[in-house]
Amino acid sequence: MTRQINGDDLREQVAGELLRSRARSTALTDAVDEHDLVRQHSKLMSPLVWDLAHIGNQEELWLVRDVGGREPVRSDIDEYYDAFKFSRSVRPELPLLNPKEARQYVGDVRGKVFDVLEKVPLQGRRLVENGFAFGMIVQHEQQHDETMLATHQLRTGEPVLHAPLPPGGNLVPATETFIPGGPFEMGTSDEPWALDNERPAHAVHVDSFFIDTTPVTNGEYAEFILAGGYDDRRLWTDDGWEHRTNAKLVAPRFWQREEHSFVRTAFGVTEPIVPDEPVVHVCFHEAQAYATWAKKRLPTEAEWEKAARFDTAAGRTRRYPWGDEEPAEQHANLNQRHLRPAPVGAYPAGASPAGVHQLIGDVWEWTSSDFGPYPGFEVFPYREYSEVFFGPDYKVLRGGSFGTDKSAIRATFRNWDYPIRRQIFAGFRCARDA
Ligand code: AVJ
Ligand code: FE
Repeated sequence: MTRQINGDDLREQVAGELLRSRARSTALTDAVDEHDLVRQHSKLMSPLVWDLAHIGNQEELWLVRDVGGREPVRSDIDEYYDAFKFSRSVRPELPLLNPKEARQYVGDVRGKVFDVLEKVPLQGRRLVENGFAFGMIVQHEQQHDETMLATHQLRTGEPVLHAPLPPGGNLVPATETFIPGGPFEMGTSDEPWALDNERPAHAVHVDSFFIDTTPVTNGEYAEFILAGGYDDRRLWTDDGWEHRTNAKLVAPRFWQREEHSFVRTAFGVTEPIVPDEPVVHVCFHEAQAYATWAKKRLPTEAEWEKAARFDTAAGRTRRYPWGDEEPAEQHANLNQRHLRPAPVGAYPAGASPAGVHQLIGDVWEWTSSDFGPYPGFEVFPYREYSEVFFGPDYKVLRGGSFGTDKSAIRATFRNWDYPIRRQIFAGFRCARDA
């Protein structure tokens, strides 16, 4: 999304983004049969048909009823699609719309939304300035599409999703890079579709540090396993060790050990791990233990953002590592264009001024930071997007994965999850004090 666009251009851009997100939701739900749409593939996930109708329900609440001031499309189903009322594990038992009804519902809502988009003034109310409410709903759909992609990864059976291989890797000259200490501008006040937790822009001092130029790879992670990393108590925090023990962690989720090598299953295909691909499906505790083994640590969220955005020579914070232009194919592995992370060095055009590669796309990166408000944070437009999650229970992840859409990622974008979660497309990179 470019900044400050107005009138018809904005409406056209919004319409294009709505169509793009819907094409993805449709592809993810048309890929499986009725049974696979209503089934629960994991206790951690909703049935796919819940995500679909929830996408429509959020769109109805914000764009049809609030922005459009129109009558409800369906006022009888709100509670079943309220993510705070029923947890994921109980959703299959609810009187949910069946696949046919859910498809009809999201289509009916969308029809009204296009009418609202044509008629509603996109000014005079903060909710609609720069098309924000529409942008929020586009991002919401894309976020649930990434969640549905994670459900696909948990589904067992024949492969149903297909995509070309990502570009090949290239040599990245240095393994780590120095980021000089000093202040930089973190967060944003002028990115039109940035969500409340990314705001406002504020100066943050970061001490000098080193950060890895690439995410940790499967090959490196396998060395950690083979060196006994999972059995070395000293590498783990108390919480991490307790979790590793209770959950019997021995390797990333979806890996299987075969003597001294590993295979992994992704979207129904089992194959040997690719050594120079970023590791994915590790939890925060595993990332933290690896970093300690490597005599490093995880970056803080501020360090990650400074490495991603700060142009030391120009003394300025960028929108993306490569500059201000929105993500294109040469910059980053996004948009579910590929069904796996790309090998390290695959995106030289996406490197940051400091020479840090693949910050955007490939794998979400665990940081050491808890999810909290920036100084001057204001809820906008609803508490349940961010505020209710602030606190020590959640760790921040940055950068997006191969399954993240470009509309739902920025160098300021903040994701969060419990430190034990592994079904998300999460990996990490290491940092260390200078
Ligand atoms: C920002 C990815 C943590 O999926 O829980 C979806 C996004 N918020 N519906 C999530 C979200 C409401 C959220 N994450
Ligand atoms: Fe949601």
